[in-house]
Amino acid sequence: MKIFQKTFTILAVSITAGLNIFGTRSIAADLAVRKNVVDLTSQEKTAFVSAVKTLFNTTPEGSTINLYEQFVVTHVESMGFGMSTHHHEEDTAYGPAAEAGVDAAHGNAGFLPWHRELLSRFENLLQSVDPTVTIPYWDWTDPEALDIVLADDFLGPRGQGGTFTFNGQTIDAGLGTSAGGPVQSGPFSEAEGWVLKSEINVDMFGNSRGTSLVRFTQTPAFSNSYLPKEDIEFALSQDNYTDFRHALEGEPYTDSQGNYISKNFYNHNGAHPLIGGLLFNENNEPVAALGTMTTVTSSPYDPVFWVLHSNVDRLWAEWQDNGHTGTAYYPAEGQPYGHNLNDRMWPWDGGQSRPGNVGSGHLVDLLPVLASDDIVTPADTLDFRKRYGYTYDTLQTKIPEHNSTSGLLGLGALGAGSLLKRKQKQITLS
Ligand SMILES: [Cu+2]
Repeated sequence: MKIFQKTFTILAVSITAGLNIFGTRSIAADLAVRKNVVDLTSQEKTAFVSAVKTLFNTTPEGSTINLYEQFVVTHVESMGFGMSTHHHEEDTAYGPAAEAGVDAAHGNAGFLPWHRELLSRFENLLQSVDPTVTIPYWDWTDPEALDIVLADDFLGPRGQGGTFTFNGQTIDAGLGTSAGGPVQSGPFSEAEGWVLKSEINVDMFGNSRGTSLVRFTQTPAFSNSYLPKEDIEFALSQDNYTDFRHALEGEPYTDSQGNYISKNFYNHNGAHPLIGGLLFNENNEPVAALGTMTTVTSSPYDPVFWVLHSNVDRLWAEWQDNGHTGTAYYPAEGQPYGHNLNDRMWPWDGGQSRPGNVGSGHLVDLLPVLASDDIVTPADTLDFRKRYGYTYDTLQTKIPEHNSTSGLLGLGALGAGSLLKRKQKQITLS
């Protein structure tokens, strides 16, 4: 009975919301749609690549790095709260995020909101070059998709030579020349102007990874170019945000029921090595990040980063739409600073915190200067349609065309039906 009453209240609310929607405009029509890479037309691929390269070739006034690299540096420095590798007095980290001492963007609840915000800002810039562009997503469980991502007419091929650069030195990975190496052709080769700055292209200990985009096919632990669907289904079947985030990010964890999930490189953490490559020892422990995508810090230097993270964000959006909408499905407290629902997320924190410098260059000074009222909390990012105006082709966005009362009631009844199902499901689970 209680369930019914609660459902009824929510039903009434959704009808009111429906009225507002129909009274003004159809939301669906105004949303930008992020598409699956396998469905892109050749014009859409060209438009994406050319907008990305335009950002790379544009250096804003007063900056020594291009617009694209501002995103790379922001990503590198998000990891600068746990460590600082260049100890000038002025490099000392400060603020509540520094006191928390954890990565601002990974390994905690904020992983999903932080990347959602970063992607949307990147997409906005792409759209300032070409308003038709959105960030497509790479479904890494689709065996066909990676070939499309790495084709010459899109993000270009893997590398060659079997070598990678570490701390300015060229190192043989011992995997043979066809396993990977610096990317030699396509739009993101050095020859085509995709030259990385060695002081920005650094790992989390500040070691330089050179000036080339580096991609590797596979290592002994990753024998395919795709990951199992079951791992995604497992993540999507979680009801608790923390369990879901752990599973989607792809790290071992103890879930909210006390079960230890021992898998390590799966979902997001498994997709990065499908392009970047990880070198494992005989005990199956990773000993070296071979390529750009596995050098987590500066991984946005590989444009594959964006299509991978678009897929991460899509899966979160699907999970949200599937009965986990709103602030009830994000931790309000108990997380390190920057990761709770209403904490400010660095760098969109009004200058409240500053990370330690990562690398031998002076990366903290290269960070873009943000307005003091440019503040974003995880709570702000939850309603992606309303805040950012995008959706995914896999999400339901259709709203009945007519605005009759019966139509509204129909929509409300539909919502109530799925709500009831969710309640029943929760009861069975708990
Ligand atoms: Cu990241």
